Amino acid sequence: MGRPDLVLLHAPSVYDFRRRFAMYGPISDVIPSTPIFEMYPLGFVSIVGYLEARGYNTRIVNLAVKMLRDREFDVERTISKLDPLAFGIDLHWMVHASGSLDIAEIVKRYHPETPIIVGGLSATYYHEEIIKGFPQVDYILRGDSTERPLLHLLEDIEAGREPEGVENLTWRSGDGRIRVNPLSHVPESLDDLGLDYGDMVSLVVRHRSLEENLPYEGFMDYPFTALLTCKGCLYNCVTCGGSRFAYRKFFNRDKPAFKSPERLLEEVLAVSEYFDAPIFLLGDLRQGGERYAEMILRGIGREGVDNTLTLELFTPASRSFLEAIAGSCERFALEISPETHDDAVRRLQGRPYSSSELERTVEEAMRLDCEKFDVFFMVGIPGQTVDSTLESVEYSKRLLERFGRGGRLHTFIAPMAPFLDPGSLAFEYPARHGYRRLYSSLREHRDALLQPCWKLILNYETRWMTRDQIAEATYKAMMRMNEVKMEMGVIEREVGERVAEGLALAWEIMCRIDAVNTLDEEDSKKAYEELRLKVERSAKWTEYSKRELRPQARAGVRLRGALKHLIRTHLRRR
Ligand code: B12
Ligand code: SF4
Repeated sequence: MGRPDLVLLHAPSVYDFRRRFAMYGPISDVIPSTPIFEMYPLGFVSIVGYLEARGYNTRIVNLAVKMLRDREFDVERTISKLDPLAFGIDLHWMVHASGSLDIAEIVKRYHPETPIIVGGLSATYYHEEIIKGFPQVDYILRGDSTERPLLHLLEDIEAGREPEGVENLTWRSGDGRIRVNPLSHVPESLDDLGLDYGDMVSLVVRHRSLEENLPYEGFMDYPFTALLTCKGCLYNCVTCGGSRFAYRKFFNRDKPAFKSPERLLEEVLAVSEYFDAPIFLLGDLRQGGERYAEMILRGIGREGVDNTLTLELFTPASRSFLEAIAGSCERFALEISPETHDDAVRRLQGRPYSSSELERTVEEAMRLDCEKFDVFFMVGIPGQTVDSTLESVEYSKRLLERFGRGGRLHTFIAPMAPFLDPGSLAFEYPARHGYRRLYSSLREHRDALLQPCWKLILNYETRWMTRDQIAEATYKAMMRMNEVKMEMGVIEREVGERVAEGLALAWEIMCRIDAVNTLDEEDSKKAYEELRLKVERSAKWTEYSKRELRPQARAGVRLRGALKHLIRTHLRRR
């Protein structure tokens, strides 16, 4: 097996979530992860592929998944036994502001001499605060693509050199000075940064652990095999920390970089070889231009990929684009996030298209036998009131009435939670976009994550809704959406009733937490203990609603075939 050069650790959002009382509510309702956000960044896969191809032995340990799966799993013991040249920890999403830094502290305690590197979009945004305020972190690799600088950093660490020339690096030199190397590695081509799921399965085989490599808890039941088509974005949704504005200002990327159609096709084929689950192409293909999208779809059609193809639409799509999708594969699914039914509110959010354009897209997609069409609405956007939020649910009902026959259309509503993204237009210019920012620094966000209720973790309120109103609008809207789905037969009544009960209980707990917060420490501790079981119950019931996110046909993981293949290639490499 050999000593790994780099161990990549993924932390839970809050380190001691197994002991601590918290009601995280709906903060991860529309993604595969649990509220602990156990999914690691796709970048882990490209880092592993890049370094392994250059002779560096890497290992991923998804601590969050291991902690979720085993309440007794001993994090400190596991960390103490690892002995790499360096540790890497992602601080990509702000939701890990607490967990990632706590894990770094534990690693430092057991391995004071081993360098700790953090990276990701949030680490990039807060690099100066981290290097000044968190001594457990030695290096921050900034930017949206760190594979090459990471290789150079490892070479310097191995050689005992100061990393003067490592691009994108923030660090402390031997004399204690803080150094910020230029953020100059911003590649225009992504073809070197492959996402080969085969690399992951090789790690599983080599380290004889499936669990530590799992991208998230439910992966084996509900595999979400995603491929990045680009880095950056052409759009400027005002609440998004991955917008054109944010990439330009904080990640030094002027325009999006795209994976070439040839490379993407190779990745699609590799995934298809291991899994029969849907393949999610992240990022709207049309961002790369009509020709780019056409080349990818044609290639997929030519190769006869039999997985369902899931595509994201950032804006409504033309008939010809939808026909091109339908013509390229046996089955396709779509996702779009109009966020609201109200065109004026959507414009304030930075998505200037109309609901009638959305409807035309849904209609056309249904006509072309789209297997599943997910439409997402959001609570907490500019110009939105409690009433407007609830009207979006009634609009969903109208959509379901018109296009929902056959159960292929699915509508969802969830809060923008727990955070308004740092680096987004609304975070940077809150007053201009009608926001009040409640936490600004990394440390404030880190502390916020330790609050007992998701409403108190929220880092914003708007001119139109306070945090209380955002929470109220959320529960009312989710309850009504659940009723609509039962009425329309989108979900079974039995499931809907459980979800309704879970939501009602969650709302009740949230109000109870407000009251408990006014008690003294001793009494509040006792009250939280009493609430704990209720929280677990409500989470279990509301969890049922997440099943609707899963692909239409039950997708299994063709593990046997995949493993056979990988064991063969792994043995060949050795
Ligand atoms: C794809 C995507 C997802 C996918 C995740 C796929 C995945 N596993 O990575 C899904 C849909 C599941 C998702 C979920 C979430 N997302 Co998201 N997502 C995106 C999106 C659209 C693209 C991300 C991207 O391009 N990544 C590519 C690059 C940047 O990252 P990467 O290759 O994975 O990693 C490289 C670098 O980041 C860095 N790096 C990362 N980690 C590390 C670690 C080390 C040690 C080093 C050295 C380097 C390093 O090096 C990597 C290799 O080059 C962006 C929007 C955008 N336009 O950017 C939002 C975005 C990243 N997501 C965001 C958010 C908020 C979330 C959620 C928290 C939302 C929620 N509440 O549910 C969850 C968190 C999920 C979890 N961890 O469990 C915000 C993040 C803002 C912030 N600073 O926190 C963004 C910016 C915008 C948005 N609001 O959607 N997301
Ligand atoms: S939310 Fe808007 S700005 Fe952000 S990645 Fe999606 S389309 Fe781009």
